[in-house]
Amino acid sequence: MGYKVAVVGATGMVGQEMLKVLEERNFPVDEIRPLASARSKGKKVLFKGAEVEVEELTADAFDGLDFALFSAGAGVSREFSPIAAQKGVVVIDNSSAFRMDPEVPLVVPEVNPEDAKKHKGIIANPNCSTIQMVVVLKPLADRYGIRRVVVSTYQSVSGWGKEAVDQLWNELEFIMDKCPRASAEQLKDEIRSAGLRQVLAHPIAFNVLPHIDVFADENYTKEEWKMINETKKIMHLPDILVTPTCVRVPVLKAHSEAVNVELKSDFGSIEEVRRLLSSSPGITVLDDVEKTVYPLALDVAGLDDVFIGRVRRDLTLPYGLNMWIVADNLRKGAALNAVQIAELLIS
Ligand code: 3JN
Repeated sequence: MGYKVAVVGATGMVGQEMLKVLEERNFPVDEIRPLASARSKGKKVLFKGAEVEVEELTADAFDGLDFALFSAGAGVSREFSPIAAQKGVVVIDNSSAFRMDPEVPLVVPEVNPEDAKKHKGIIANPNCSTIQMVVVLKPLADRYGIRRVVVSTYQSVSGWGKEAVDQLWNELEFIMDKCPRASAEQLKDEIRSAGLRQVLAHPIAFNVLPHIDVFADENYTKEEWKMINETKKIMHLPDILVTPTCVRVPVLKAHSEAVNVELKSDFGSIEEVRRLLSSSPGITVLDDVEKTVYPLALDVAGLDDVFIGRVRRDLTLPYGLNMWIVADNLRKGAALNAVQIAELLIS
């Protein structure tokens, strides 16, 4: 006995990962229904070794389903999630469309699994940068209390989808072909005058962009506002202070974060904090600086856990911690978290 499951946005990077995670984790699937825009209709996706034809996303496409995992952008979610929910399908939505809706639970299974059961047809999957941070903040908040978090992210291009991954590769291929080993000053002019397709605001090869999503209130980006607001909602801590700077780096997969946490009470030792974190669900501690061991995007890509290292006391605060948090943004940051939510509902 299994479930009928749709993946909306099945040809996108997160949609593909959702199919893979459902398969790998042996989620009880009776029928898989890959849905996408008319443009992708008839394309094939792979599920459990078989080719499955992509169907066009229409209202009727949700008939008879149990679950629909959405990752096709907030606009598609706003239009089709309520239709699916109306038909009795449980929607797990990876976009920002409903995350801050008080009627919609926003769930990270390691943090607030109890919220999932309160759904009225739609459950929201948080932003990738928020997910990997709250998995680590949760045990610290429970044990010591948290007053304030200062976070800088180092986000991979896959967070923005295939087109941003293509932008990075196109720039790198252009450089290797036309101006290998060029100086930074040369690159600046060469890349900008090459006329390559650019979906990010600036060239990303050999560059670092303090700009993710669009700019909003107080000159913070939407990505930064998502981290602030979603953290409060998931952790049920409306007063937790979060101040982020979100940055795009020329990395393919996995987001890294430098996180400074001001606790409300002291911890005994850094060893105690490492023990607490390594015994918490979904976390692997990789922290042995003598051996140059700390989590790296290249090592974490393709893995499920949230990895932390560089755990150390903030010497400028009475009770402060610094740490480095890395997770695969397409897995724990998106597809895996969504499938884990579905698993909570059937358990
Ligand atoms: O760029 C990243 O690393 C994460 C981007 C996430 C994103 C991109 C476009 C639209 C989102 C998101 O998940 O919050 C959205 C959105 O749904 O608003």
